[in-house]
Amino acid sequence: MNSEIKKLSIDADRLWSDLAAMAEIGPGVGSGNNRQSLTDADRDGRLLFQSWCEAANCSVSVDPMGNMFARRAGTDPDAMAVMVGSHLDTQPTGGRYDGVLGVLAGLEVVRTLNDLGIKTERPIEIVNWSNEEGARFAPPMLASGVFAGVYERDWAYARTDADGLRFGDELERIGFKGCERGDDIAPHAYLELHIEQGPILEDEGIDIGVVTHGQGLKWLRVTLTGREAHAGSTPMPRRANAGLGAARITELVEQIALEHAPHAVGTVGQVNVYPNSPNIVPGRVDLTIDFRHPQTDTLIDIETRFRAGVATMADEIGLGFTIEDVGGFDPVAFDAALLAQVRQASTALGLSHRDIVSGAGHDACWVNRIAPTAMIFCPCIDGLSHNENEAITREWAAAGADVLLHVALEAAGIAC
Ligand code: HGY
Ligand code: MN
Ligand code: MN
Repeated sequence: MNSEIKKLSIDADRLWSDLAAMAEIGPGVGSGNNRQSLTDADRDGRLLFQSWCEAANCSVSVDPMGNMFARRAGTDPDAMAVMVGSHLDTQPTGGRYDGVLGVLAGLEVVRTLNDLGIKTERPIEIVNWSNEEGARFAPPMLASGVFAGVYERDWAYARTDADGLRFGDELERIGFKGCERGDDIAPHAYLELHIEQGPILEDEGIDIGVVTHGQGLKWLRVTLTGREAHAGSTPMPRRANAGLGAARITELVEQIALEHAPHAVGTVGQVNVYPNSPNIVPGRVDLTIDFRHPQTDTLIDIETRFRAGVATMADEIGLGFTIEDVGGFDPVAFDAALLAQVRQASTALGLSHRDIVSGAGHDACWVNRIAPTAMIFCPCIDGLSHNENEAITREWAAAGADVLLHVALEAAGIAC
């Protein structure tokens, strides 16, 4: 890469103000966002993103899952694109950088190339993946999963939220149910900049995370059925208390994760108690279970241990139970050649970097199945994410976007 190109960098102020402008849409209760998948707020965020891309001379297309692709033409019309992207949907109490940084940094890469009049051989496509979070419609990374051939589209369309609304209907309602992108949709390469969502980079004072792997994830949904009964007149030995079962399961998840320390994590994130009345013994409880680990065999062992533990507990308390496999994926290894370019670009830009495994799941984990894929992390303050106080510095955002710019340029080839 010649010395002129080496000095290329994005416009940090423009990126930072874009992040602030996008955060205005779907504000949370605190300083974060509630721009959940396929809500009106998600629609408004998509429309703002689309207007910015069109102003940057990109042509925007939408596929049948609502994934958005903003294409900057290359000099070779037949070349497969280099994709740079992430997601604009947020958790219900999410931060303003999770996913959003990767999408808007992709836009900043395109704007910078426009400003400098640099043409690339391959097209560059900025991507906003629908429904990465999976908070409203499970599982997470649903639409990138359909794109990568992991899920059938009709199965994805049938996913429902807590109010029974279908993904396919909500996609149509917000006007983002698009059309096929043609046969060969796999990109030449896919790059995703994302906040680390953990404490390692900040603790070690490192600028860039070179994400070598994404850990494996397993989502289960457990339904416990007992018997509703009067809280006052039902003797303890005569109860089939689904609420007690939920407490035991929460303890079991914690215990299993700790048994597989230091890498395993286990979370009961959602507990819905029925009928949820102060003086009725709960007759039913639905719980979501989220297990993660970098090794597939350990993840299988964790799930086996959990299923056995639920059966034993249910027998002891006298509960019925079902365990639904909601989704997940095996640990992924990202593309070695692209990762080498991430390290090289970081070094050339004078940025410290270290290899790191992603604790969170990302759309890149699915796209990695159909194209060479790499992720770039920037630090986040206190490693906090999926929390309205999620925060990064302008410098971290700019450094990550500069690395994204250089790796994308290398992959797309400079035409002139
Ligand atoms: O759950 C995840 O890891 C991602 O943030 N959706
Ligand atoms: Mn994310
Ligand atoms: Mn997230």
